[in-house]
Amino acid sequence: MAPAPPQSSPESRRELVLEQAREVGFDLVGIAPFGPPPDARRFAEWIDEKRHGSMGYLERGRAATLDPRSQWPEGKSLLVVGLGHSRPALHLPGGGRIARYAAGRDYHNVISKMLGRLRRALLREGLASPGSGFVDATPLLERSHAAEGGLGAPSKAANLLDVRLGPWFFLGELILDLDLSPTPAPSRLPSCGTCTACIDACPTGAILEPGKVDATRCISYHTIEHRGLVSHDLRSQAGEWAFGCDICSEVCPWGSKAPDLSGRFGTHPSFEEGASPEGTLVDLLVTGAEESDDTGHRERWRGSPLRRPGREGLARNAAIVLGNRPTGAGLDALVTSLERDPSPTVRAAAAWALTAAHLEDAGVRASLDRALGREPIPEAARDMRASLDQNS
Ligand code: B12
Repeated sequence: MAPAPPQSSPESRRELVLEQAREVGFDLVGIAPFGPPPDARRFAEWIDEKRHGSMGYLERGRAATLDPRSQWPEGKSLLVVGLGHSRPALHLPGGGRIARYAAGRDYHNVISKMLGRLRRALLREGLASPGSGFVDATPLLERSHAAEGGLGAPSKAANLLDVRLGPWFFLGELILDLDLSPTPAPSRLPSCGTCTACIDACPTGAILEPGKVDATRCISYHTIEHRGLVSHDLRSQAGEWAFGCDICSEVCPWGSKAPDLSGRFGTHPSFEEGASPEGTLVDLLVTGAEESDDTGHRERWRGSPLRRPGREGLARNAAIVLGNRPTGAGLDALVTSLERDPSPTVRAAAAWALTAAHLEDAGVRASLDRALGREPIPEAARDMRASLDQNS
């Protein structure tokens, strides 16, 4: 490790480290102790209750999450950082919504690069020899450590809140191999008080109690992380959301005055104004359906969070949203997907959308009966039958 600046006290050293983090561009910076997160017990209970659904990596990372020192014994303190991403809502032309965080460049890439720059700066300045950098899908309970490092306070929707950015910021961390005193608690922290706007607004009732979100009921989970069929009751509740969901953040009064930071992450070409017919629900439903693998999807959404659900997940989501918009739009595309999409999940989602929005059309009814008669995958056939039973 490079030599520390002479005669620096632990506090001044901490301030020098934090200054470097601000210089790299992070909005919120702090130091937390490197050890079990304060909410470790809540995390363990949440996993034991299977609130994580099919996100197996969270269960596999249980031991490291409960005490990160078991995985990174060299760690002495944790540098926690926040990067704002507030921006106007993204409405797709012709309907459908994408969570704001996914409108532009993928924050995982942006924050990883910033952490890399910070690491090099700390080394250059002889302040620390930082270990691993983290963002998101990692065995660290990020919000808990960040709250301990003074970055914000948890809301009833479990989102960490900042007085200026509200819930509209991402988190990242850098393990440090030196003992730094934790950041003192900020003089002003947001608080929910008696407000229950997020709990009241969540259409699926995913916020079970203040601070506790059941991922298996969360629209964000179903549209981003979950593979395969979405349970029937949640399909209509997903409303306009084709990727992620911002409802609990949008209704939070703490975020209502956050600045427009869209320039930071840019806007994906498919969502630029005038890009139509790209970025429409129909486009998300049909593009790539004829391709034998996901290469085209990965290429199109390179550097974007929309890569994650794959072509099949995005097409499934688009079909569900079209079913929630009984305007006639997308009818032909839904019939085509029902008849020809190679994915049973997409065929079943198209069948659901057609039964939800277009069942009075005799041609649609005939297409559904035909599709059901020749559906080779029993699970998809069962799902189509349930859609018809529900809506007939
Ligand atoms: C799995 C995951 C999800 C899952 C599950 C979410 C959940 N609430 O657990 C799904 C896919 C649903 C999801 C959705 C979203 N996610 Co997410 N997700 C994660 C991930 C990878 C792990 C979260 C986890 O371990 N959950 C288990 C629970 C127990 O942990 P927790 O939610 O952090 O728990 C806190 C609260 O529950 C609180 N708490 C628990 N009980 C109580 C009781 C009271 C009274 C109080 C006050 C607090 C409280 O204590 C915990 C620590 O602070 C983290 C990154 C990470 N490694 O931590 C990102 C992360 C939490 N997600 C993030 C984001 C941006 C989102 C979305 C906004 C994306 C979107 N627009 O669609 C939504 C928000 C949904 C929500 N309200 O939580 C950000 C949050 C930033 C912030 N400012 O809070 C993170 C930190 C990623 C990042 N690096 O920026 N996510």
